[in-house]
Amino acid sequence: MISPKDVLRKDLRTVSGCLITYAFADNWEKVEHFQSRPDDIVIATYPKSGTTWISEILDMILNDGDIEKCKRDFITVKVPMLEMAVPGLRISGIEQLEKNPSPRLVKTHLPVDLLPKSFLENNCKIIYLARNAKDVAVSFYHFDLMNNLQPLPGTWEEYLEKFLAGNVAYGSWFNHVKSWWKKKEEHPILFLLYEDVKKNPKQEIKKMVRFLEKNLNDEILDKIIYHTSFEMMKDNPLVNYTHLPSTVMDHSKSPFMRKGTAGDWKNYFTVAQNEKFDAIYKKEMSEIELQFCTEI
Ligand code: PPS
Repeated sequence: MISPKDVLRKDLRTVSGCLITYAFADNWEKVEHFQSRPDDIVIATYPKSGTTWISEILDMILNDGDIEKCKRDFITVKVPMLEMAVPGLRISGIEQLEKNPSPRLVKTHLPVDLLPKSFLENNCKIIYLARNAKDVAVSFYHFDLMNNLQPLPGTWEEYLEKFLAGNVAYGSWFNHVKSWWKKKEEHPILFLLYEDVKKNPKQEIKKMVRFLEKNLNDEILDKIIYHTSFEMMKDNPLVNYTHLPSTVMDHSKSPFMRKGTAGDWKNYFTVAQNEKFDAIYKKEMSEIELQFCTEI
């Protein structure tokens, strides 16, 4: 029997050509053959792009802004992560999904080519949230410091090199964002940007409401914005990940709800790192028309 200790701080593993967290790899066959329901709503993101934020927003939308209903359980139960499986620790994302009533919210960080076919066959609604790569890199570095299921990140300098080379969980940010962006030409995908939600939450939440074919009045929208602000979520034990054992997430190293801003990368990137990043970014991203805002 594998214990949780056996999967801590292990190197990433490759499944179907993609690097993923060591602990999740044994579950891969189940993920690949996962059977969706037609009314499943997929929340797809590259890690650290604001997944938890829009997960809570979407749960509130589905529950017409009813805060009491949204307090029914932890975010990991309300919005299970499809590929999450930690041996001996607790139930997997798939087992939790099987228990959840429809319509289910399904979180995943999988690149588009690895999304279980069933979601596309059932024409499930997908919401993809992207965040500017520089803030993602900084957030991911801190996450790898505090999440013992991830390999240790090394120094910031070492980590940034790994990030740029795509040698981190879920691979290259560039490929992830580009391939999901292209996928929306053939599948119903609402493509959102973290920085837009930050700048104009009402406008972006309205897009989510329309996409989910809901109809919520202004008062409810304001309630959702208030309840899902960074300050509120940071102090909410149902969504701030403090419910996980400290063997898994050690918030003393860095809190999960860290800063929640656009532009924190400026506190970490040197001028040389920024120049190198920009050059790689330009080469990688010139083929698509997608503009990110890197500070607000
Ligand atoms: S994960 O582990 O990949 O699911 O993480 P994810 O939830 O995608 O991303 C975590 C980052 O999102 C920030 N966050 C928020 N920003 C603004 N508003 C709200 N409400 C919010 N909730 C979470 C969180 O702080 C992480 O970003 P950083 O930059 O590290 O603070």
